[in-house]
Amino acid sequence: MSLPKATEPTPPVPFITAEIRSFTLTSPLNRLPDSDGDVIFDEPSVQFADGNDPIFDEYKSIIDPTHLTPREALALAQGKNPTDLPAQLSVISWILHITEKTRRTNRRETVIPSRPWSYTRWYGEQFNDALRKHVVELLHDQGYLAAAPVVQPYFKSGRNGKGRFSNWSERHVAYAAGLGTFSLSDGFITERGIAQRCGSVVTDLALPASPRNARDHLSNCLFYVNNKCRACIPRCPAGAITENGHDKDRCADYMNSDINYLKEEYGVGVQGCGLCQTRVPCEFRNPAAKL
Ligand code: B12
Ligand code: SF4
Ligand code: SF4
Repeated sequence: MSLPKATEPTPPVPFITAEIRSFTLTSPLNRLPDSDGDVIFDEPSVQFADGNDPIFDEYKSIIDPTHLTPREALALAQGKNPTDLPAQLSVISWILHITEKTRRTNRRETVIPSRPWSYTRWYGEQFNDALRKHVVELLHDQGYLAAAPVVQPYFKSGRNGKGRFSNWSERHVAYAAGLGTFSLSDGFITERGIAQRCGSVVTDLALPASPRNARDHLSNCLFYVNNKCRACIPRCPAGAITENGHDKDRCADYMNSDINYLKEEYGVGVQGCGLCQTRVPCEFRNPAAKL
């Protein structure tokens, strides 16, 4: 499939979006083990952010000064100076929606994640990495610069005074691309819900920035919109969610110690948890959409 160059009149949006969708639906890596070939993720949502959007500079104070702008992320990957890159940069952001079949299995759980949910965490992220590499290769083949920051050697996660963070937050990128907002549980609620994984690629291919319609960074969560929902609080077996938000350390401790034995039982490298993302009003839709 050939992409038009950025200077040509037809915007290449449908090509890149179609390619991400088709790779997701056809890749053998997007298949749940121990199933009849069930997909791990449904058709993805794909949107774009302007690589020069000032929100990426704001993330240096919202997240951490080490959080990379798209320009810094692409320059580091190319071994170039940020000022030597082309003026126009874009960020492609996608949401991989977890299937209803898997969500149903996690809804039934109260202490541990279901096996399909853990497979989604482990094998699904392997697929997400394959998708990142596929998009980068596709763009390289067309002569564009491209990098997926989270698979670069410079990607790091760490801690600061506000808690855990990374130097490329996929959800903050998705927010910049207008794909959803954060929430009381900390998860990112899209129009198709919170039960998802996300990814992104920075490129010099010119893409039209998607509109960011959210009123603020929490406006898809009912707790912040009308104070009517707290459903994720009792869903968390670690007591990590309260009206004050999400305690990342409690959450990580629960996953890394209390239920860590599941790695062996399920045969995965990371088992996750995600009970707060199922059997809640934001599981598969934006509950604030009609308010
Ligand atoms: C470190 C990490 C963790 C840590 C800390 C999570 C955290 N909130 O930071 C721990 C171990 C606790 C964790 C747990 C889980 N994780 Co995790 N994790 C990550 C990782 C590697 C980095 C996250 C990061 O950079 N955070 C940055 C900090 C700053 O984010 P934050 O504190 O939430 O941001 C707040 C502020 O920025 C604030 N804010 C204040 N002012 C403003 C202003 C504006 C304009 C904006 C936009 C924001 C903002 O709003 C935010 C919400 O409160 C990402 C992968 C990636 N590279 O992005 C996956 C990721 C976040 N994890 C993911 C998942 C699925 C999970 C789990 C469900 C585990 C599982 N798979 O079963 C749980 C869910 C926990 C929860 N309740 O959300 C998904 C998110 C999916 C989603 N729906 O949100 C990600 C994106 C992985 C992926 N590739 O999809 N994770
Ligand atoms: S369950 Fe309710 S309060 Fe919790 S994140 Fe979802 S909408 Fe917000
Ligand atoms: S906050 Fe963490 S421990 Fe609690 S339900 Fe969500 S993923 Fe599990």
